[in-house]
Amino acid sequence: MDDVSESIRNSTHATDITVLGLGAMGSALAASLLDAGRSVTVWNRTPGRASELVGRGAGTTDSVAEAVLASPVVIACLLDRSSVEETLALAAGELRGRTLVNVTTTTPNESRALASWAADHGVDYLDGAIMAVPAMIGSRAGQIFYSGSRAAYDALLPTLEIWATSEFHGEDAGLASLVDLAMLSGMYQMFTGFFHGAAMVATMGMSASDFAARQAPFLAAMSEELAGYAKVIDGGDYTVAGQQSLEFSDLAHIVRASEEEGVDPSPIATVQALISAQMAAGHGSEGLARIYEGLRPAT
Ligand code: FVH
Repeated sequence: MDDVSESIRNSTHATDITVLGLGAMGSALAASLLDAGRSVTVWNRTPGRASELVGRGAGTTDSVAEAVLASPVVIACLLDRSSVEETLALAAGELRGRTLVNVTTTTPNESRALASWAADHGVDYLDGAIMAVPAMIGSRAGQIFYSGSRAAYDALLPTLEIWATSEFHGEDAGLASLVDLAMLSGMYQMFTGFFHGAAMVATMGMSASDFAARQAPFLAAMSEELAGYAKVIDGGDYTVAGQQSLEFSDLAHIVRASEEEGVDPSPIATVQALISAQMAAGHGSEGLARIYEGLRPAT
């Protein structure tokens, strides 16, 4: 370690929080911390992205190691797991004894691997999964899920709440990511359902915008059904009266209609395949939510 780093390590921390990564999200996180009166050091691999934040009072450094040494709490908001690993490897020694909050999107196992690396290097690790776009940071509209070190979460909560609504999911560092990616899975499948429907009505000349004007209120109304389906899944009884049955939900006609119009039926065909599998297994008279049983891991 050079003299500069040694003196920073031995001095009172220069700032409250260091943010590694100044992409769209890292910049928004750092800016909202500054807005809330926290002192911030920022670092980015490509120089030049810190100037606006520096103009607003942030400190910056040339090296990751110096950025880490500047604060007791380090936020990593990078592209993916390997960018986090590469960056942290440049400051592994300096991170010892500090708290690392990694809000980079990773899979649950990637988060667990980073937590394990942190434990090996004496770093208190909190994993974060951001359910917000940069413009939502600093408001209560966004949500950020956390898992990993409970002590770090409790100590940092007043700071974490600057960014968004916070929710802790447990000491297994992979859990925040698991909830995040499950939420995104639902969202992307809903969007793809819309894109498929838009392709169907495009064959009759309806614009995607006109279709969206009809689809959005319909999906909003249908989303009211989620709580009922959830109750059935949690109860584990797919024979409870009042459910829409799998037989009633046969979607072969939608697949056929899509094919007849020359539209790729794969999104709806996937749903139909899940329904058919349950019907083939003898569950046709049971509720639609039984699809869940075909998706979850066997116990
Ligand atoms: N932006 C969003 O709406 C979403 C919302 C949900 C959560 N995501 C995740 O947040 C992570 C960061 O996202 P971002 O929007 O800031 O991403 P970019 O603007 O693309 O910036 C990427 C930063 O990562 C740096 N970087 C990339 N590779 C490396 C590397 N090998 N070593 C060091 N740094 C690296 C990059 O630096 P540079 O290209 O400027 O040098 C940017 O700072 C992400 O996980 C989202 O999934 C955001």
